[in-house]
Amino acid sequence: MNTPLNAQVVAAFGRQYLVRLPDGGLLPCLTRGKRSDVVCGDRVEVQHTGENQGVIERIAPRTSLLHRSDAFREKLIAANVTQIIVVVAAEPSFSDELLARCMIAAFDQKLEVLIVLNKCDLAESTASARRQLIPYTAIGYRVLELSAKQDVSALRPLLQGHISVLVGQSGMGKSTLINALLPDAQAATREISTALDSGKHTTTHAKLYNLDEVSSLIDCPGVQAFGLHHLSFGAIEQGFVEFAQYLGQCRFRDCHHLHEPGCALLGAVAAGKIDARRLELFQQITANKA
Ligand SMILES: Nc1nc2c(ncn2[C@@H]2O[C@H](COP(=O)(O)OP(=O)(O)OP(=O)(O)O)[C@@H](O)[C@H]2O)c(=O)[nH]1
Ligand SMILES: [Mg+2]
Ligand SMILES: [Zn+2]
Repeated sequence: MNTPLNAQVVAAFGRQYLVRLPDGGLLPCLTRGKRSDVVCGDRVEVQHTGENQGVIERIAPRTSLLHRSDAFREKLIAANVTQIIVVVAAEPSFSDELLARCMIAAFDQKLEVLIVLNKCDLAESTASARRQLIPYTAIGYRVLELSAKQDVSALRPLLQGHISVLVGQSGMGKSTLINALLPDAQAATREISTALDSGKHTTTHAKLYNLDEVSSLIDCPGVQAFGLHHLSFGAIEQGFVEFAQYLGQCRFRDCHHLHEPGCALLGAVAAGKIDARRLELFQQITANKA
C-alpha cells in the first residue's frame, strides 16, 4: 500500500522514523539508501515493506524548514511548522543570544514567534528573567508567562490551528509543558532522566503530538547553540525586525554596523531607538560573515 504524500513523520531517531498513516496508525519506517534528510513534521509517501515496517519513498515539498548549521554540518529540527515557541525560564538562566538566533531563523522561514517564560512559580528569579525580555516585548514579540507545573491554559488558544515547535535550552521545561497540555503524552522530563542518569539532554529526539484536528506541537531536544551558518548577512539583518526601518540608511552600502561613520544602526542606538544589547547580539552573530 502506498500513501500518496499524506503520512506524517511524528518522530525521528537518527535514520529511523515513526510515521502516522492516514488511518491514524503508526508505522516504523526507514529511508531508502543513505538518505537522512527526513525530519519530524514532514509529509511523506511510505510503502509497507513488512508487517510493521515501512520505507519512506518521497517527501512532500515543505512549507517551512527549521534547521541549524555550522561550517561542518546541518541539523534539521522540524518541517512544515507554522509557529516557533521559544521556551525560556529563570532557572537555569537563559541565553538571549540563543533567543535572538531562534527569532532570526523564524523570520527567515516566516514563522510566528511566541516566547514562553516558564517557571513563573519561581517568583524571585523570574523578575530578572522578565527584565531580560523587555527588549523583546518592546519590539513587538509576544511573551507569555506561565508555570508548566501550575497552569498552561493561557497557552492553549495560542496553539490553535498551528503546527508549533518548542525550542530552547535544555531544562527550560519544554517536555513539562507537553505533559501539562497532553496528560497522555508521558514525555520524559528531567526528574525521570536524573533517575536514569541519561545525560544532559532529557529529550533525545523530536516528537510530534496532535492536540486536535488542526493543531499539533513538536517537542525537541534542548539546544545549546543555534548555528545560522546557512543564513546570509542580509538574512540576519532582517531577522532583527526592529532594524528594518534603518536598513539601507547607512552611509556605506556594505556597512557592517560595527563602527563605521554614518551607520544608521549605531545612530539609532545612540538615540535610544534600538536597544544596545540587540546591536551587540547582531555583531556577535554576524562576526564570521563577510
Ligand atoms: N518550578 C518549576 N519547575 C519546572 C517547571 N516546568 C518545568 N520545570 C522543571 O524543570 C526541569 C526541566 O524540565 P524538562 O521539561 O525536562 O525540560 P526540557 O526543556 O524538556 O529539557 P530537555 O528535554 O533537556 O531539552 C524539570 O525538573 C521540571 O520539573 C515550572 O513551571 N516550574
Ligand atoms: Mg525535554
Ligand atoms: Zn551601519
